[in-house]
Amino acid sequence: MKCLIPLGMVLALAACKARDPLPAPAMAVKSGTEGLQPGHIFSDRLARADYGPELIVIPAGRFELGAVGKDRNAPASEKPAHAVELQRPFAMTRAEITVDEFAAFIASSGYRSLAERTGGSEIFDLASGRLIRAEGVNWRLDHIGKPARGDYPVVHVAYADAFAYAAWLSRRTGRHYRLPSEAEWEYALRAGTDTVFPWGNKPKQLDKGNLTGNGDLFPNGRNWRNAITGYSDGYWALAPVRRYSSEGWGTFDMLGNVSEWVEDCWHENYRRAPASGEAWVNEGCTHRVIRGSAWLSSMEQSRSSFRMAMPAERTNARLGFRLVREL
Ligand SMILES: [Ca+2]
Ligand SMILES: [Ca+2]
Repeated sequence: MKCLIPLGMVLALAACKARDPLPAPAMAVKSGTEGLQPGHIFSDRLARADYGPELIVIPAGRFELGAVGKDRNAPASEKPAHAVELQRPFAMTRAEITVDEFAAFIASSGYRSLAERTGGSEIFDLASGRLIRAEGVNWRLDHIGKPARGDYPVVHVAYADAFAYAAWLSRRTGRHYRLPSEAEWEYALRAGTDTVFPWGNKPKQLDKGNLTGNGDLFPNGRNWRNAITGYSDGYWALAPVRRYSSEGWGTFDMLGNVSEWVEDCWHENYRRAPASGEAWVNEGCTHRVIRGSAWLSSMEQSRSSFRMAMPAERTNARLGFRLVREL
């Protein structure tokens, strides 16, 4: 049986309503983190009144990583399912990192993202319904190359850009921020579930999230032909973060909105994968793993165990990230 076994922790999740106001830190950690319990919401202070992204504490525990037995069509890359134990609680940013949060990093550090250095990224082309390369596109722009809203998840960011943002946050706060491991990401998404999707085993049990419904029209009046039939979430493309109900352990938009970089190098399957929950990394690997569906994903990509290989230098309008902060 695949199930979460909390290690002596009692979840006391804060009431997480949809449309929460954007980062209003519940508390600032002044020294040490020993008192933080699972479900605790907090932010680290950057300078004066500035705070880093809002975080939530995820409990330690054990779970089964990979495709569940009921998921008969799961690809070989999600197998074999195997037990992973996360021995310590950790904090995770509740939302995908936003354009405003990334802009604070750029303003403070002078960092130039990969898309800025290489001259472009991939945006969604309304005429063809595909992602196409466009010059001059970078993190400041959205899915169609227009100036991005500050509360959109940042996109057009490569693995190295996410890594640099985490390193900057670590320097500014004195805490250790990094990309989640693949195990941490799936563990947080599952939040104790052992079903095909976080909401159950059937696609139709889906409630709400920024997925790909044929009920949401493009600006040119077209819609997604191969998407979720009869589904509408109000956004045909990117949505501001935290627009829908939170997930089981208080995160937002792990599924949907943008797919997310994790730390692990791509491996074709889980044979020889670590059982510790640490990232599985081979020095010099060219492909990382991305997790979670995006605003233009099939329902199959919203399965909890879904994973995909991505060249570490790839940027596009459907890929962003969130971070873990160690406790
Ligand atoms: Ca949508
Ligand atoms: Ca997401």
